[in-house]
Amino acid sequence: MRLDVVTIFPEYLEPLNVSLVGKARARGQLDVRVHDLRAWTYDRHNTVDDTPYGGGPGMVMKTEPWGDALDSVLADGYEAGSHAPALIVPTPSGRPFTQELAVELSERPWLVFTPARYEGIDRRVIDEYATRMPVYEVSIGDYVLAGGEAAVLVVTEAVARLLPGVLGNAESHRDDSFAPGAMANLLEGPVYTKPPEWRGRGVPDLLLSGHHGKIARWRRDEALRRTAANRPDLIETCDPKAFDKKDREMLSILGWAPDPEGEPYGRFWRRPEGMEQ
Ligand code: 6GU
Repeated sequence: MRLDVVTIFPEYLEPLNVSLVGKARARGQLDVRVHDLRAWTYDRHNTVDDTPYGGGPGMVMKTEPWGDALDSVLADGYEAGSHAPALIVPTPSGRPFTQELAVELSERPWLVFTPARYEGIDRRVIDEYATRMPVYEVSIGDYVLAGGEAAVLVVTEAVARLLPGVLGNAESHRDDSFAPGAMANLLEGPVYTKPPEWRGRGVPDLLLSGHHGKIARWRRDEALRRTAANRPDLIETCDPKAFDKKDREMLSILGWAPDPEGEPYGRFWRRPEGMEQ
C-alpha cells in the first residue's frame, strides 16, 4: 500500500517511522511519503492560508498550493505504478472513523491524506479531486483538534495493522472489538500476566484453573460488565440475538432487561434507577 501525506508540519508525521507502521515501512509493506505543502508556494512568505470569503474568524487554506501539491503527488504515484488513489480528508465535520472504515481503506492500494490547519481547506479543492477519485472526509471523534495530522497517525495505524503480514502472528482480525459484522461489539475485559501476586494483589483464580470453558465465560461476563459501564450504547444497539442465556443472566445482574417494544424485538435497555428487581 502507498500512503502520501501533504502537510505544513512534516515533523508531526515522524511517528510513522516508529513501531508497527515503521516496521511495515522497513519491510516494504507500506510505502509512506510525507510532503511539505509549502514546497508548492511561490511567494516570499510561503503563504498557504487567507481570510475567509463571507467573513468570520480564522483562516482558510488556499486552493493553489493544495491543487499543485496534489497534482504533483498524484503524477508521481501514477508514474511509480500506483493506481486507484483515494483522498482522505481529516476534518471534524467528516464521517466518523470506525473499524469498518479502517477495513475498507485497508483494501485500497493508495491513500492520499490532506491534514489541514486553520479552519480547513477551500471547498473547491475537495470538490475538484472528488471528480477524479473517491474522497473520504473523516473525523476521529467528537472533539476539535488544532489540525488533521494526529488524525492521519490514528487512521494510518488502524489501517496498517490490518494489512496482510503486518501484525506479528497471522491471527485474524475477526475478533477485534468493533470488527464489522461481529455478533456483539463488546469491549475487552481485564487481562493479567505473571507474577501471580503483586503488591498483595492476586489474579482471578479462574484464570489459573485451566477450565477453558469457564475462562471463556468469565471473560465474556467481564466484557459485558465493562461494555455496560463504559459504552452502554453498544449494548442498546446490539441485536438481542447476540446474547445467549448466560449473557442475559449477566446483563440482568448489571441492571439490563429486554425491551418488549424494542426494534428488533427484545433489544436491551437499562432498567431505570430504583427499579431493581
Ligand atoms: Cl480529523 N481534524 C480535526 N482538526 N479535529 C478533529 C478531527 C479531525 N477529528 C476529530 N476532531
